[in-house]
Amino acid sequence: MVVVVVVVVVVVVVVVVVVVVVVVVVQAVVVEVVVLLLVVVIVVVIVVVIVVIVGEVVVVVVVIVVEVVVLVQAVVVVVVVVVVVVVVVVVVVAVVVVVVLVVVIAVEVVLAVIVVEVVVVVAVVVVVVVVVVVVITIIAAVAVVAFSKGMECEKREMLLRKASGSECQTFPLGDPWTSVSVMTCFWICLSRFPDNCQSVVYNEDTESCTPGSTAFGRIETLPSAIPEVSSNDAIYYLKQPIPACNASLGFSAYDVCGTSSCLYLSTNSIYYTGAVDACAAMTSTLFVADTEPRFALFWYVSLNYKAQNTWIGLTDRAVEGVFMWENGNLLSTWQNSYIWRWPDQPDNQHGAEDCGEAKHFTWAGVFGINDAPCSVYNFFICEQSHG
Ligand SMILES: [Ca+2]
Ligand SMILES: [Ca+2]
Repeated sequence: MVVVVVVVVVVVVVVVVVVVVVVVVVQAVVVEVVVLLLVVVIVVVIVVVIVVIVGEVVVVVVVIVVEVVVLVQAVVVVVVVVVVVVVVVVVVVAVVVVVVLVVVIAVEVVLAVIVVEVVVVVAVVVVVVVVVVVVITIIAAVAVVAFSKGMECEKREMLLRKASGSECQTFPLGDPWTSVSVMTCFWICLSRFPDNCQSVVYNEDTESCTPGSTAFGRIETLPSAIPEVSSNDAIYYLKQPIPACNASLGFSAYDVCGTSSCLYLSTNSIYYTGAVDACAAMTSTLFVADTEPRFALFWYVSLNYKAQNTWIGLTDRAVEGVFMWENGNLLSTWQNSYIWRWPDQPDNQHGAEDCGEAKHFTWAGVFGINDAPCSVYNFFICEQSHG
């Protein structure tokens, strides 16, 4: 930007010198020289001011875009407002310049100034117009870049949230590296794992940065998750958009570590198939927890909002020992390794336990689900269907 300012100033000064020489040699009329000098000085000042203002704005916008756009969605609004203000200022200044020049031309014409001077003034006007066009073009380019970044920002619904290892965890996508800030840490994570990076684990003291997948609420039986509860590392995860919930049927949005859903928490208890039917009657399904984020969401909500024995949409009613979610997915070997209360569930006690439950009331403070008789009465959570 400094180079641009210098070039513009040099060009204008050269024009001034040429004008002065021509006028002095050809006319040698002091008054006219003074008028021209005055016009040129005004133009130079205005151009320099414009260029300096735009330079500052460009610097500010670039800094904002580079350092903040990932974190703050509102930056789009800020950038757009700044750009609009600058454009308005430039247009106003340009109009003032043109008006001044038109007045000068009119005065000179009235005073019967020779054609050469008119040409010179016209040349000055052209220079000013060119400068203004260049300035507006630069602003437009910056605006486009900022806006595209903003769109990308909105597209990703980016908003980093900080949490401790006892609140949220994730799985590492790769080996850690060193980053000077969590911002840089996340940018690099996004560039290396554009499809999977949803979180980072970062330590402000050691500047250690570990790329992470989707964050989820703490699952006590998952030793491979990071950060460890005792660690000083923090996890930063991408906040996801909250879905629209059918409030008239009693559904509300719940969010745990960036995973959110529209849930209905029953106010009554009922046997398993009664819960399945109750959810179906509200165009919803008994909650299926077939991923880490979903299981963590179920556990957190059922524990912290009810703390009652609660059905989860998982049974081995069809084939004993083969557990299946209500959406038809089989319980994976991996999930089978951590969702049950350790070490004795599921035990199919008395040969009559086929339905999954979180036993928050009876087994307070104990992590992991249990297989129970499907005929017992439990509370339940329905998930609103989407799409
Ligand atoms: Ca069973
Ligand atoms: Ca059991």
